[in-house]
Amino acid sequence: MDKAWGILFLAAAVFSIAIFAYAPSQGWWFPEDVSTHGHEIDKLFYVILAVTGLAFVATQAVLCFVVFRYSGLRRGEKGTFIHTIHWLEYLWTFVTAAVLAWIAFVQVDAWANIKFKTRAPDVKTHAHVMAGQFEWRITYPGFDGEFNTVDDVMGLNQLHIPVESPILVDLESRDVLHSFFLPNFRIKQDAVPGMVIPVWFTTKPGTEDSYEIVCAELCGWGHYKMKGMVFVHPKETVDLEALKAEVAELKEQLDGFAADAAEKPDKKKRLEVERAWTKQLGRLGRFTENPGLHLSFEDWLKKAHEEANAVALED
Ligand SMILES: [Cu+2]
Repeated sequence: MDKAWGILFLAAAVFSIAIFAYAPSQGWWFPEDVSTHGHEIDKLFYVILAVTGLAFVATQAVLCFVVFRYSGLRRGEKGTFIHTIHWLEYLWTFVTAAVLAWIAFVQVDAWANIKFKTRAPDVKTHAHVMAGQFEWRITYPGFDGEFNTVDDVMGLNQLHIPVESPILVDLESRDVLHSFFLPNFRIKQDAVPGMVIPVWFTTKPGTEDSYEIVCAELCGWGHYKMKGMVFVHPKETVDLEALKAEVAELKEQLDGFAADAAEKPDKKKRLEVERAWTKQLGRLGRFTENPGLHLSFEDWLKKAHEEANAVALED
């Protein structure tokens, strides 16, 4: 029984490490990074994870050893009282300070790229994002490029952006603190009442999908439901009919290969077609599930504008 605590501590440490090793295979890890700067943030995360991971393993090893070795001392054996070991205290203080200073130094550039106003892209503001309990109100300047004109397009919980273009968003809050969190873009910024905070990012080429917006600041009873979507629009309007025809053609080719397989198996070619087919089918699925995503941003804006005008005329 005396050794049980040592074993328990060891089991907890081994379990913690094992779950880290196991998590990525289950998808319990970062969501797909679709921003051009995200890899820098991820790299920093891994650097810090390596440092803290090593410290964790080392301290747990010492802890387990000490608990295991010195629990239940044999009869007559006595513990020695140690007042202090100066060199050891200096060592862990200075090593920790040096590591923290080094992290502070290496992270500067990644931080500056997404937070220093001097590094903001030289583009017009794409949209105003007004956070409030419990929604994201998003306003686009419309075709005149000016905010607060009749031409503005407003939406709720949907941020539409064009792919590959630098996006500059002005973030505000109309009540309490919120946090504008785009996990796939590695962006997180507090929305502070009374402040207009610029946020910028660029999506990687080939990204055409929708991604989550979440509030990362406990902002009230409805915090959990304060979510939205970023829709990344393709550069050109996607021709859905052509895409459907392409998928059908690939499927036909695949069936052909399957039929021929018995006579002259061409596995490599078949796999190639299968892969292309799956990819196109995925694209088709995304575009049909999200009506509007097959349009370019400009075409979507035009459509939103027309719809808003139609509603206004009805009234
Ligand atoms: Cu919130």
